[in-house]
Amino acid sequence: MARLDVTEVFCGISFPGHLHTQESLQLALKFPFQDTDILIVSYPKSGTTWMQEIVTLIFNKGDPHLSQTVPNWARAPWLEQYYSAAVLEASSITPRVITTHLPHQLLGPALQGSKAKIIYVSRNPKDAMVSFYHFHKMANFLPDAGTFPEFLNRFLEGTLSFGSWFDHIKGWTSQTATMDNLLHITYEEMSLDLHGAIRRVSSFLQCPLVEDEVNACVPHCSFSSMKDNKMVNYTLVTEDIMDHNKGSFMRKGKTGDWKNMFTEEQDQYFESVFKSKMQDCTLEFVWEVQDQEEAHTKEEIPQEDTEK
Ligand code: PPS
Repeated sequence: MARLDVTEVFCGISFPGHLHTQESLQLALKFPFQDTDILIVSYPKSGTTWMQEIVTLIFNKGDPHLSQTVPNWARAPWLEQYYSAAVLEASSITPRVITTHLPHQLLGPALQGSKAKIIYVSRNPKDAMVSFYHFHKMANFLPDAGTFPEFLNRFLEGTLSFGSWFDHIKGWTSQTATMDNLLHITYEEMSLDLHGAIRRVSSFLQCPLVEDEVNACVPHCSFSSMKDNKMVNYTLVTEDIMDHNKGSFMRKGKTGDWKNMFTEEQDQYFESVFKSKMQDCTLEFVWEVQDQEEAHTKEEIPQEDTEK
């Protein structure tokens, strides 16, 4: 399966044809979820791989053996990618951990009535967009990134691969009020307090950890450790698919990197589009993370129970 130049348009959204087919996308929408499944959901570049690692470590009580011997796509396959059914069948890992970038508008019906636990990871869209832009340069299965201003426009229009960030976040987070099996956590929260984020996720997954086990998880899901872990840094992927001479998957791992790319004018434009597209969204975004060199972004850190 190479299809590096193929784009599949499915329900009006572009998907890279390298790993997605019309059939694999159709199958995802009809996926028979089990109540024991764990589904990691994100818009690309929002902390997906990080959450895959956190979940793996939680279920292994901080023991890194699995995360250092099995690639993330085999531990937590992407539902919509063509190989996922075979991987899930062959896997003996329980519970099943599944990943998806699909918007709620598409996957919602398959989850109706399911008790599968859903972890929605979001990130400051400016940082996700900058990360995606750099990723387009190394990932040969994605279309040409174009110039940064062109890419920014396509992000704001929602015409990049995987569709609109705005539709994605609104679609999934609007479910939090009615679905107690959905946890919304942010990249910024994980950056600010990784220990606390692990606790929150483990509690949601009903896989409580003692303090020593949380402490054991932390170093293995730090950026520096994951950057060197072949099972998550995508260096196992051949150069024709991801060209590591052109960049790293584990690029910077910071909040607020958008400030190195955006002009003031671009920021103002982004803010105006954000305001208009998010006017029907009641989420309080707190994206400034104080304890990093540059103040960044953080999102709603819920005050309420840590179970949800
Ligand atoms: S993908 O392609 O959608 O699966 O990408 P995704 O994993 O969602 O996002 C990749 C970005 O997440 C950063 N990352 C981390 N940051 C901090 N700490 C840890 N442990 C970590 N793991 C992954 C990764 O570096 C990408 O962000 P950028 O800004 O490009 O560095």
